[in-house]
Amino acid sequence: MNVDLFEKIPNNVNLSADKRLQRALEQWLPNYLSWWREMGPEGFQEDSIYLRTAVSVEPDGWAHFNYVKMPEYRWGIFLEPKQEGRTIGFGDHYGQPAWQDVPGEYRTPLRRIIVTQGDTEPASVEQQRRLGHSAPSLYDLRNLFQVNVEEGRHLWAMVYLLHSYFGKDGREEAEAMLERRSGDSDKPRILGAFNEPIVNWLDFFMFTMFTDRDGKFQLYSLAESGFDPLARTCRFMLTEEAHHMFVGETGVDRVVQRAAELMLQSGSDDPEAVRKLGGVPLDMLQRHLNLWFSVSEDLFGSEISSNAADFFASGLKGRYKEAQYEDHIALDKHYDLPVPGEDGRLASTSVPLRNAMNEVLRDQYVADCQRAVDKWNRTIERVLGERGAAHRLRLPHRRFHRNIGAYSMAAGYHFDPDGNPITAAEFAAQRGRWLPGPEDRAYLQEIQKPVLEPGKIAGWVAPPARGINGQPFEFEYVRHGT
Ligand code: BYC
Ligand code: FE
Ligand code: FE
Repeated sequence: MNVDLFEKIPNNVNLSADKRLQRALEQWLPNYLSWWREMGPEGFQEDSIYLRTAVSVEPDGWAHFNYVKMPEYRWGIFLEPKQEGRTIGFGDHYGQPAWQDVPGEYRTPLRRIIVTQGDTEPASVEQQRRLGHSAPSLYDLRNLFQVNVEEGRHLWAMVYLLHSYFGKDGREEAEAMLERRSGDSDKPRILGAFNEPIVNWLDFFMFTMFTDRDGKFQLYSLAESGFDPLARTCRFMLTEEAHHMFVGETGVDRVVQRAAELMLQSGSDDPEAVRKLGGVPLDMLQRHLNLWFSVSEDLFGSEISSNAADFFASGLKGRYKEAQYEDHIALDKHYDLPVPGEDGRLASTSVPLRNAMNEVLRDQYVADCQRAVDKWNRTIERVLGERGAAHRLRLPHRRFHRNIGAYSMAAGYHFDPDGNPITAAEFAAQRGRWLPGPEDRAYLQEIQKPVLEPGKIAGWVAPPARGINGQPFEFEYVRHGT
């Protein structure tokens, strides 16, 4: 697996051997760069950022750290090495050799999966483009940009697949990736959460915690794909994804820690006391958690989905770590799902397992999110002792505030954070208590003034336990104007 780092497009796919493909990608490159300049991080494009760049696909030592101006980042195409003799691990083609080319009968759904995955990557960059102006520290600013450039690389990963395996319509899809815009009413991004505004750093930490974590589970499912180039691409993307989720999980943890410290300092349990000291009160944090967890759950699709059944049957998309299961065919099992009936009451329905694959994946996601919430609660208890027990954070029920699937508000269903059915009027009456509102946004904007001096940090978030790549927190992670 040689990595060609000095090519115009760094890669380990021997791009220079395929002149047509190389030319097509080199034509897409300037369009990508114009998109990056227009929609990428605003106001920091000429700064030198301490970034890691992929230089190999080996598990240890793929990353190289250096000061880079973002538009000069070495976005490249990296696939995990091919495993000789790999076979399809699930579905109707179980045990057959993995496909090195697109199987004709699955071309359309496969392209659709790749386009949906690819679309999320630039969308997240667009959503986050103004956050640099309110960064709490250079450490956080650098992490934001690291996430942004890697999401840009993930777009490259999907565009490579579209260009090399889908001909003319693949190239058209690659162009369209640069034309849709997050939140745009005419040309929105494909999936709901990627059109939600990310206006402050609490949103950002929640997004990288909950929405990038959907990415983790989707990429793991696609890493099982019978279409081998997609599987190999996603496996390498997962190594980058780990850092994104670290940024989110520890980011929320640091905001929680600071809130608890301010509660200790004030001696009061009133959220108002934390506000007086410039922190993020835990009830406000809970509202953001409720929002981003629920919109991210929607990303798993409907609980009962014939798309999911078809993706599994045809070997395009497997389950999270498919090897953990004994039965890879999943034809004669069922999944019991409580579904609201006409009267709004929940009744258990037996769903053929293949049609419940979105829910199977969501189960694993919810468990992973719960693990992080437990960790944040331990932080509260560490700072506040027994007093912390009254201030625990929690995941809302998966039926709460849904826009896709069996519990969708669009279909007229509403649930409280415990998952109990309620009326639309009851939901509307509690909305401000359960979800962030204009007042929360105004307050966060007020406290989130940029802190861009090395070693300094804003008052609403605790410093990280350690710096990046063995550097101290005081390190100059971003050199402004150089
Ligand atoms: N918003 O059976 P259904 C990441 C549509 S994140 C809007 O429910 P299905 C990242 C659906 O398209 C990972 N529309 O869903 C994170 C369908 O439309 P049609 C991204 C939605 O197909 C942070 C209809 O509703 N990767 O990498 O089983 C930063 C009914 O379909 C939504 C992937 O998503 C929604 N939330 O599952 C950067 C993997 N949900 O057919 C990056 C690829 C559903 O009526 N995607 N719809 O027009 C998939 O596997 C599937 O498309 C989904 C949906 C799991 C998303
Ligand atoms: Fe990504
Ligand atoms: Fe990510």
